[in-house]
Amino acid sequence: MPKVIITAAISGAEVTQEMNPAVPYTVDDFVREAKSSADAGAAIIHLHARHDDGSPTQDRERFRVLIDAIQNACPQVIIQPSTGGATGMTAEERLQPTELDPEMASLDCGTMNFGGDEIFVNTENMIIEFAARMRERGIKPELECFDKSHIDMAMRLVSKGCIDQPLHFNIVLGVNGGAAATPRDLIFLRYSLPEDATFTVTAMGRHQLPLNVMAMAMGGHPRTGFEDNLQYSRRVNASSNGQLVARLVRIAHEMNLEIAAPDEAREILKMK
Ligand code: KMH
Ligand code: ZN
Repeated sequence: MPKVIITAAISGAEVTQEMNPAVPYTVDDFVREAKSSADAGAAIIHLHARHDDGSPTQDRERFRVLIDAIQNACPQVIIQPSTGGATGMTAEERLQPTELDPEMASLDCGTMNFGGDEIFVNTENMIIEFAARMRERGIKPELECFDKSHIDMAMRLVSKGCIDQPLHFNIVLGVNGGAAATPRDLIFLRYSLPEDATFTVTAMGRHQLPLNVMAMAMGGHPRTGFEDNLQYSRRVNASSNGQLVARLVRIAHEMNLEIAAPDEAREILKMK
């Protein structure tokens, strides 16, 4: 039976405790949210770091503390630090978690508007530099594509020999500045990927659940968590990341899909 890999994006860089009090800031908060996700069935934790006051940081030492604490509580789970960080951060700042040699990290594949006034900068040369760093350190990149041109950029860099196969993509939908969170755009982007690539689908807000279900129906993998969706239902906050993961597990089972444990996820993504 096919297995699905659930990613929990537990923190993000943009959401706050004012929006949902369960958004993690402190190390204890992060451990609680990572554990609730892993216990519920997440194989991958996509990780943005925060200071205790909630401000986003790519500081290597903060990542070290968070990763150690999460690994202690969830020894099997795959931890995937973000190299996207938050808009406005420099490339050097963003690359810091790669110095900890995580087994996986996000690799953003194009520049875009990001919300009202922000620009998320990922020039071709930056992507080449990030990819080289990941190759050097044996880090599996998850290719974050917020639009069709990002997939084209990733494939351009594959053909230039900068990114190694097998490829794993994350199709991210519904960010203001990227592709829309609609079935049409998901289908378009999914069938723009190479046949043998694996892929995860991320969608913002109320679109997270329906597009995650579509992802599973299309042979892909779902991502949930507070970075993407703070609410369990309309105007009702999710109590934890684990609550969002548990719902995906139930739906996957109803679809006759099994949930990949972290080691099975490593095999599916050809990480070992
Ligand atoms: N916070 C966004 C600007 C990633 O994690 O690689 C970038 C982001 C993508 O979330
Ligand atoms: Zn992220």
